[in-house]
Amino acid sequence: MNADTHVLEHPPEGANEDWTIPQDWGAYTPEEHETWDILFERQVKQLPGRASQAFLDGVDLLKLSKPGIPDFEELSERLMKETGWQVVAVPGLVPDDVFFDHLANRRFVAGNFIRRRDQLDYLQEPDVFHDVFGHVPMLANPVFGDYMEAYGKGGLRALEFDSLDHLARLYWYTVEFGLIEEADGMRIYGSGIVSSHGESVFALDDPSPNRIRFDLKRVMRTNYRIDDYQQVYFVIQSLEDLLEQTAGQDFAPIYDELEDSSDLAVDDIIDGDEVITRGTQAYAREKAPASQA
Ligand code: HBI
Ligand code: FE
Repeated sequence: MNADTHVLEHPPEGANEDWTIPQDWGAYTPEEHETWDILFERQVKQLPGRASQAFLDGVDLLKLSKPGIPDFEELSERLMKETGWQVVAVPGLVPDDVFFDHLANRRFVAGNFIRRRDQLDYLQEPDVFHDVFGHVPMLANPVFGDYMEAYGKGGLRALEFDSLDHLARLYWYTVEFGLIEEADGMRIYGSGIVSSHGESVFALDDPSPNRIRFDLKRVMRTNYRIDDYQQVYFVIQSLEDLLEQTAGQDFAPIYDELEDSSDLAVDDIIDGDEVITRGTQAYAREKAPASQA
């Protein structure tokens, strides 16, 4: 979902019109299944007390602890019973209109390949671990499931308004890198965080990033970086509140208004921000860690 990652214009050879392909579960090697198990173990140990209850519930409901890369058919059957969502395989990034159309119809597209062993902590394109472990548990939550469908429908409309950049930021700062306030404290629910060994600690514990209360227009004005840990996280009060602030709104006047407002840098703080923790911004690193991983 990186805006500047190369996306093909037409489905590759062997793919369907809607870009889906067979997962071909039988073709995974023992080593590939083992890669999943290594990544899964490592995250599952780290996430209690860090990941949102909705995410942890989803991991249980979908029985993701079963060893090996999940079979999408089996996974879809369980998911369908919970929220009517399905998981379909795609070869990699798909064009925006195709992506939105799948979401609008409650189909989540997942890469079917898995990262190599030397890429456990970093890779650019979303693989099956990011897509399935990172995204799918939240789709077992009815409120989040509704949010994702609404996002897909909003995406199809944004293409008409030519306002995709603004909408993509909403996806980035919620679905990919969102934080949520829960009764016991701040938790992560964004897929880019929960599937990243480093960022699942950094996002909550590191003193450098700003953590700011989620506000739709504010988020839509904020640039993002795809090559490093985030320097700002937006915190929702509940999934219900997120759904209400987005699906319950007509975006057309918001897009109009945003045309006249400047974009914000990742480390800006502006009037009206409810700052939850102000970052030290002292953080710097030589090599980009995972944003997708
Ligand atoms: N394709 N496979 C895949 N996965 C994504 O997350 C994705 C995509 N294509 C486009 C896209 N995301 C973006 O347009 C969204 O981030 C807005
Ligand atoms: Fe993702």
